[in-house]
Amino acid sequence: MLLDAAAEAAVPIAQLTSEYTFSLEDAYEIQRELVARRCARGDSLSGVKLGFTSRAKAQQMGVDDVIVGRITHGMRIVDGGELDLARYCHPRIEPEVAFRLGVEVDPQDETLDVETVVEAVAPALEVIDSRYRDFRFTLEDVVADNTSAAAYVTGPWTAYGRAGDLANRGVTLEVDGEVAETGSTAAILGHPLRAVHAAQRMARTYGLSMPAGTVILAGAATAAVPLRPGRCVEATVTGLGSVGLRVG
Ligand code: OOG
Repeated sequence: MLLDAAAEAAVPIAQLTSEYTFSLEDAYEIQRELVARRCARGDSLSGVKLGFTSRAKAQQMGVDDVIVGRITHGMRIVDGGELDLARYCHPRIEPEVAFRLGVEVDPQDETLDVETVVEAVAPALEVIDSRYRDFRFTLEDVVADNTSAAAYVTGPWTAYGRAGDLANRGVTLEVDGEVAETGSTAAILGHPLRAVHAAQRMARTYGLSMPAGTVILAGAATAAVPLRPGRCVEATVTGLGSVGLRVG
């Protein structure tokens, strides 16, 4: 599979849509197969990530719905850990909010009160790395490419009941101690908790499961920043603390 080989070799490829015509449903099926290959090599699912939850990013891409991808334990970097740049094509980083489910969520349950299933919340960093040349793709391309998911870091978890209202928290992305991007959690679908609803809706439509412990990356709160060797990146969400990584 082209996308799997591109990710493994860290060498970007031409957009799949430049050669093939396929639907959004097909794209999700390609994504499922792509991640199944990773898991067959010993990795395992840890959660889901949302993309295009910020209005600015969705508009820039000309899309009007969110996209969902799968994250795995192998993509996780410990807080303060190192990202090996050689393993990626042209990675970028964005500050996010992560939620963790305390119980299994039934994707079919349309009356779910998400506040009862979210156990904890944390500041997070997501590394996105398109497996397409020049980071350019159509909606179908990026969904097939597991929504550019590449790596992630979660910071300290706060029990959801103690986190307070997350509607409008300041978000800062610092590179080597200098502020690179600032934003608000409000950029994430108007309220980051909506990402949990969106994840469940996408899970229903595209057949993902959401067991207890699932990590949900809610989507970027600011623009993504390219990663360069030797840099230290830190994201801070007001009231939730900070999370960081070093680029090796
Ligand atoms: C697609 C993934 C975008 C977000 O938070 O919007 C994303 C991409 O831009 O490569 O993860």
